[in-house]
Amino acid sequence: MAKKKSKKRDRIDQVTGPSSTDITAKSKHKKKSKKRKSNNDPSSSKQQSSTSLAQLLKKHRGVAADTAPPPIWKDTRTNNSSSSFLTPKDNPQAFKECLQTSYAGFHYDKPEALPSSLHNMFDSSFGGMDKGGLFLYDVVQPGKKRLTRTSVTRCLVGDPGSTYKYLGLRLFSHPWTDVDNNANSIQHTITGSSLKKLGYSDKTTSALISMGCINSTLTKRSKAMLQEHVSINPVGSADYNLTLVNKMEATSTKKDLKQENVYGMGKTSVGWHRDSGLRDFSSIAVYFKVDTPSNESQPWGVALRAMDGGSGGVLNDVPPLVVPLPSGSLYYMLDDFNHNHEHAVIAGGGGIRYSSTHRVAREGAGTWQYIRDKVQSFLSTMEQFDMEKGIVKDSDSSTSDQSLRKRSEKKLISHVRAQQNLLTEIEFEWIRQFYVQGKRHASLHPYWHDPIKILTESFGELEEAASKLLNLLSSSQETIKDTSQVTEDLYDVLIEAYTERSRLRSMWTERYRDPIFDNIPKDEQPIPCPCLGKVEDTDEVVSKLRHWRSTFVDTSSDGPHEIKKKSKRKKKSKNGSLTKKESKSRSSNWEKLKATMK
Ligand SMILES: O=C(O)CCC(=O)C(=O)O
Ligand SMILES: [Fe+2]
Repeated sequence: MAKKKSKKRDRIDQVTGPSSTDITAKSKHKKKSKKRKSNNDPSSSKQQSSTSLAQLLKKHRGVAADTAPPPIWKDTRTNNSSSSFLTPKDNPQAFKECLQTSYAGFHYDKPEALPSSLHNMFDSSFGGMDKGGLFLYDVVQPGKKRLTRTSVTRCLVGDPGSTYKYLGLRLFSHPWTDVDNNANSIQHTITGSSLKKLGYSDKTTSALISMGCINSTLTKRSKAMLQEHVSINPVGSADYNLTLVNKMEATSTKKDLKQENVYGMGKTSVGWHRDSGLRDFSSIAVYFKVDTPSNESQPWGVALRAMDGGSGGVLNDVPPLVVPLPSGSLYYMLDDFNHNHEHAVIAGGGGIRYSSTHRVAREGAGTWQYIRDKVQSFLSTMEQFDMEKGIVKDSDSSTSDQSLRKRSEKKLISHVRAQQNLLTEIEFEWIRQFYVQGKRHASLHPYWHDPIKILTESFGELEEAASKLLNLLSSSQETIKDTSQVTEDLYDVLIEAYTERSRLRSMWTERYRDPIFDNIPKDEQPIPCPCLGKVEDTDEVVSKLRHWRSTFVDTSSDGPHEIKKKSKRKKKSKNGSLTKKESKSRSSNWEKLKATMK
């Protein structure tokens, strides 16, 4: 595994130099001119377009998981200070060198470098969100077991329909542009009127729309930073599609902050982490301000430490840093910085700190538009199937043409598999994720009322279709055989899907019961999902399905080779309640056991 990684890394280094982050504008110019000189290269006469160069670099860099770790800054100081981390106050020269060597990709704009209009917009946006009560604690599940409540309150703002999942919790965004009747973004005329129509107050609306405008400015600034410090043709995106806005309290007001005890940096508002769920090589821009900054001795700080990429651990040879930045600063984590480093927020002695963390979330499966279109496209295929009869409508279930029959059976199986996967995705990735965040969260997210309602209705439709099929499977096996296209594989698809839902439901039952919810306000406690009250008990369904499967296998069709096959089937029928996968793994376990006994 490690070998593979370093091999790939070598390959990447040949193209991009010793560190993938170090493709500076200068070195790229060199590469380009070298290429142009080569007469043997058929493309040498053509100037490569910037997009194709970016694509080429992207291809060679692969994914962020394969990038090289940051270069090690060697601490050559003789009188090493006792502290295990560096700050500019303790040792300005060492701090600067280390920052530039092992923390390339971290840059910042001091408040005076930013236009006052930007400060003002942030100010009123943070204020408006706070007034609107948008900041909530998140109850997350870091180790997939016990839940914890974040020490900061947050809200997500972004492209309409975007979500951001971290530590097992899906955050639903407030839109930062107007939306049309399909809940899509309207980019050209942004007045906020559609948000007010949804139910957002005037003040909250203007806070959200302001954040959308701010975001465009931050994208522009980040792109300039990328060009200056990373590459004239950056591979990664800075087209931020959402921001997670944090509100945090100082050590003087928030007593339960966790101590940073690896390096003794003090109390943290946000512990060591990398931002997850982001597009490879995408940048992050963070603006923050401290309200009523006091003269407390301890200022707020951003802590950084170097990591060996994806699953690699901390690079212990590189000293971590605490970067004290004044209120109103904007810092950037460019390109693969987030992948090769962790960051944390060291709480200051006083004030309330707001930060807006602009990111490029992987869009994939996490937007309303994605799940809406997926559901719609599935629902439109439903009329091709008769679930009461278990057949593909335009096919002849009594045909003797084996290949035609097989084709219909396969079509039915893949339809049922898609139906079951969709039921699971809607229930666990959307509906439960919304309702677990409570009543207050629901009332604060008017954009999501329609989407959640539509998903709930679609869930009901899919459940109804599934239960028609279950009804058929519970009827006499002769009826199934004679009139349907039901096969052993279809039972297996259903057994696997209901088993998985059963496992996930027990996890969610536990999650709802976690004692953490006992001590939080009633309107932040999970609310039962309205659509799940009447759904069937999945455990019961699985045991029925196994029983029906077994009978189905026992009474297999009376084909011409029936008699010959019968004795074989008799043996098989003992395991008729197991899916093919389970039988296979059982027999391979048995073979393994026999082999070890030998
Ligand atoms: O507030 C900050 O400076 C950073 C917050 C952060 O790391 C996060 O929200 O992921
Ligand atoms: Fe972060």
